[in-house]
Amino acid sequence: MKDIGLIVSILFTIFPMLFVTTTFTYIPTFGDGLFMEELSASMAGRDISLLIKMSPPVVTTETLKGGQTPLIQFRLSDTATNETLKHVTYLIEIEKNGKRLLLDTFHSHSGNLGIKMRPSSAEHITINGEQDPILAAYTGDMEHPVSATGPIFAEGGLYHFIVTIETIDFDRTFLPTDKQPVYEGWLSVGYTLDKDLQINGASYPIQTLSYYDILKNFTYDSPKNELQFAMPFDWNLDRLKKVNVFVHEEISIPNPSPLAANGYEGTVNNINLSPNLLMLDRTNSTKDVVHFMLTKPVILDLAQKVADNSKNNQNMTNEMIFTLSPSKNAVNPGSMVGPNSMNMSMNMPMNNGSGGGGM
Ligand SMILES: [Cu+2]
Repeated sequence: MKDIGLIVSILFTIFPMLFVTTTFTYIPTFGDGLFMEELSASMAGRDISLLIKMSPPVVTTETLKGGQTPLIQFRLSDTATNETLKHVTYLIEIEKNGKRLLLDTFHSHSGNLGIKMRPSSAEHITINGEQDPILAAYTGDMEHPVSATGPIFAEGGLYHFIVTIETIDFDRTFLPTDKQPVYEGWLSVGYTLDKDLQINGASYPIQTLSYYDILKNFTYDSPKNELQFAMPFDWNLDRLKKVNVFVHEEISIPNPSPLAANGYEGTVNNINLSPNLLMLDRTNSTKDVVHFMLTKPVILDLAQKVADNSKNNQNMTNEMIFTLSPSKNAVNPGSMVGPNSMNMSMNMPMNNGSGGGGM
């Protein structure tokens, strides 16, 4: 995948806004995340951060099918000094769509815990790692990670991590249960979907990658020369205000093809998107990769309009419905970048609205 570098640069441009901060230990932090989250909690006046980070950053249903085994890093640090805290015992719960996939205790003497995800068709998850008999915890670090084999990271979507810290600084000194910091974070595995479109008797392969949920109803509207696709999405404004939401859809359009153009325009639920919300990657001369990059303020704005538009109808839609079409006038960020140039500077709206990061 040639465009991994671009995605990485985009994600690194964006990730500061994904940092979530809670000032009180026992209020969980919510988010619809990406490949890393830095979460913060306070314990007895000490601010402590938890980093949850996935390597490599681009994990998709396709790369996983190819045998990829993502490594998840957990690192606890003193927020003020960035010093890694040692002898940390992590109680880690991972769930997807409300279903628990894993609940186990892990320990890292160095403080840096690594868990290698080995997705398989096995019915249950098997953890492999050295057991600490007293802590009843699997011990590991980044060099010698614990491994989790089974139905984990086996499909695309959002994985929810709930991490409780049981020991800090000393192996055998458990924090009182009501003083144990609890962190919640999210990592996402992208869904790939490939379609062959028939346009004027010729076949054009379209590759898509969705970092939020699975895409469906993928069609080509010939009179409009427009791609249409949809994704399950809960538009409830109250919910969206509470989460750290980010929707990233990636569509590869063969160039040349009737859809290829110097610029692109798109809509979400019939609402026009500003051209700067569609990033264009031209680093591959045989295809244009269009990225829908919808940050929280954009999604809140769309959700308000969707709510207003659906007032006349009984039912609020539970889908995000996209269109994408070539445009004569639209100037998208990145569109001036020619083949083989990997440097893009992007100005993303960093204001994350209420309760989010970018602070
Ligand atoms: Cu230890």
